[in-house]
Amino acid sequence: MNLEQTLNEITGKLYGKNIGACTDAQLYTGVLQLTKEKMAETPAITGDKKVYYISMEFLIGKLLSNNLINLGIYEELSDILKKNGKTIADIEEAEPEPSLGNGGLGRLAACFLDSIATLGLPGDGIGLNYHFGLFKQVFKDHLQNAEKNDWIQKDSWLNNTGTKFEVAFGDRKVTSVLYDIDVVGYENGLNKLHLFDVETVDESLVKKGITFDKEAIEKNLTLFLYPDDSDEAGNLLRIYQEYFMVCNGAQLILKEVKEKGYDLHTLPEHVAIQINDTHPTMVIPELIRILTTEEGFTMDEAIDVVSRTCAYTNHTILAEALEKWPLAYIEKVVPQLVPIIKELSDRVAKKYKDEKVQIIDKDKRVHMAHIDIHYGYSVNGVAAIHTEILKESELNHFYKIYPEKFNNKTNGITFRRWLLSCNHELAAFLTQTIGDGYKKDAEELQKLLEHKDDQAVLDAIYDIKKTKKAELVSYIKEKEGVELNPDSIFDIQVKRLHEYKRQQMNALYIIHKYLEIKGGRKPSTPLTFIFGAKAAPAYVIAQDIIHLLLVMSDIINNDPEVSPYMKLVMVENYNVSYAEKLIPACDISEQISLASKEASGTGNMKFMLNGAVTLGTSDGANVEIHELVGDDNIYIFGKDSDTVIKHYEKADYVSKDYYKKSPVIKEAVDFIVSKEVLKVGKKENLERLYNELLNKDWFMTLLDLEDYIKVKDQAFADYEDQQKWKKMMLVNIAKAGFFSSDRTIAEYNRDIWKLK
Ligand code: 26Q
Repeated sequence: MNLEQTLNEITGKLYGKNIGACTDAQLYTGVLQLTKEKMAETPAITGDKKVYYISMEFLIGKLLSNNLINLGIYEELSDILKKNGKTIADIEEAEPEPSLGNGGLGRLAACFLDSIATLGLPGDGIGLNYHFGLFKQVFKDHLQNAEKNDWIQKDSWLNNTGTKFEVAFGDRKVTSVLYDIDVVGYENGLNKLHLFDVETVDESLVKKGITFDKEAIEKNLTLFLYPDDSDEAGNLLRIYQEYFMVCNGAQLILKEVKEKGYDLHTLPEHVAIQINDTHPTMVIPELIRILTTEEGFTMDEAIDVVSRTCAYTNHTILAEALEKWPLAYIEKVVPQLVPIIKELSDRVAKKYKDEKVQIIDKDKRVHMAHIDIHYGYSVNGVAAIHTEILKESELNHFYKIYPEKFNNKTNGITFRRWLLSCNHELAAFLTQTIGDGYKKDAEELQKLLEHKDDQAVLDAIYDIKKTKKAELVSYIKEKEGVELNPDSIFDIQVKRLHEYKRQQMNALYIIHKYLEIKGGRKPSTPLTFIFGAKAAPAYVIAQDIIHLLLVMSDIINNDPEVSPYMKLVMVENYNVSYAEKLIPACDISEQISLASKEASGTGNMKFMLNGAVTLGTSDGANVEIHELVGDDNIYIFGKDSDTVIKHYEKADYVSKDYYKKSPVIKEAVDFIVSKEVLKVGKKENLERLYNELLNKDWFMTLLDLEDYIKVKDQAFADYEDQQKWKKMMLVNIAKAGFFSSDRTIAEYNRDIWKLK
């Protein structure tokens, strides 16, 4: 039977209809079933050593297109649907997006699963099945509201495996259920994403918005993913979630090893566990606990085996984001781990006197990262500059003890999703121009450089950008009700809202531009500023920044004097699916974090790959993008990380000094609390933000604002020179190959996992 007959049979059985007669939603369900059947026929990837990527977040996004591409049936199915008057794009709209991650860290985990399978390496993900995931963002009265994201439908990618484990907490026992999602490699075999859930979880616990009864752990444990919230992190439920994940994960890993007939004493020869930030750190004491209490290991043996199995990735240097749990919390949630953690801490204390490297500190708080570093065999940062900062400052005390453990693994992105799937036009054009070798070996994108002076190629790249901009314009019209000008410059900042990422600096630029236009200075090409960002509900200043952006968009877009020259839109509920529409349409990619604060960033790579030019600071992977494309193909501004770190050390940054010195800065900052803005927005929010910028400004917005304005204006001016711009686009695409997550994963395997 061919694919079309199979699909007709499926829709016939499900709905008594053939393909053409189905609604988009019905057809989605039919194609889902078809795809799952194809995946079931795909052989599992096997080998005598396997990696487990354990993470609280897997931001996988919609899976249909990606799975079809990786199975090699996207084109065929696309033709079949077209023949029946349908399109994949339409039926894809019916697929709900699982929101099992906050942002970069979760999305990285998803890209890694794709690359692990694509490279044919045996490797599974271990995480949690959050019923409502990260909250859904809804704007009302220029403010963010949080609602539940009800993403799990009757038919989905989740497969109930029937596997169950017992998990004991200090005050109760729960039974888990394991759901698997198949991960198919690009023209390769099958791995799994294992998502644990609680048997007794009760969705009806959720009342208004995202509020629910916090007491009934057995009913609420997997309802929500915690928002990335550095201030509010000290919550017991988060520890319940973390232990639930690692207890299940440890049982699953040991079960699989035993089933393969391996002696647990040889664990490091058959298993590598990659710990995604400190969130799964308890897997270390948990494995030691199981091996010593149930498998007859001595403490020395268990510590030795586990330490040679576990490796840790650090994703942040923000001190407030490093997990430090009060020992009393752990005592309440998982008392059985306390003796193990104390033992691990005592061994460190005996050997090293330095207070900075202790596991349990004077205040009886457990430093999770310290467990990972002492009792893991590898510590890696996620971009070159980030790893250097870890070695030279943040984790310097550990680097001195264990220099051999430290290594860098610059992040990457899967080109299947971030090029082949989200930008068919560009992918097809690249194939036509340089062949399709780049799909398997991303470095082949450099072949494009040979066409640097080929007018037809330059024009084609520019035209594809225009097509993607036009598509975005109609999507935004439909979703946000805002009319954008497809011939304007698209300047986009999409990422979680955080002061260190400095959306507020971009907002100040926009105010500055608005005032310029009001004063009669009009840009030669109209400007479109697009934001997308969720803010942790408890992060007050982040809410205020969203408020400012929404108020400013109201003012700008409704001002007939200004709106022909500039528009501002903040899209609602920015997520992976929205990113897939925004990124291909971008001209200027905003990567403006305070230098030293963004560990890597991965959006920067996605934009570059799709022909956007970066406007950024010397931070995270921007530094490596800069090295690859050279000074002429990127806009770098702002103080470097050494300067910033010195300001923190000396505590000598005073934002008011910058405000007083510069009339341009003063004018923009003052506008936040001007009559005009207060007429539309809320006094409390706007004044709080104004005061924060003037009196605190912990992430040094005003330090870089003037340089930002200057360099951004230069970028807009350069856009006028179409020829120059087209060449910059080409060089960015051609040099993006380094940022394929296939390269990243090959390095993890070469240096850390060592799978065959
Ligand atoms: C911790 C404790 C309690 C509740 C929540 C959390 C929490 C959750 C999520 C802390 C941090 C996160 C997410 C961090 C994150 O996304 N980091 C990003 O990781 C990317 C992949 O390496 C990098 O590219 C980004 O630079 C980094 O910010």
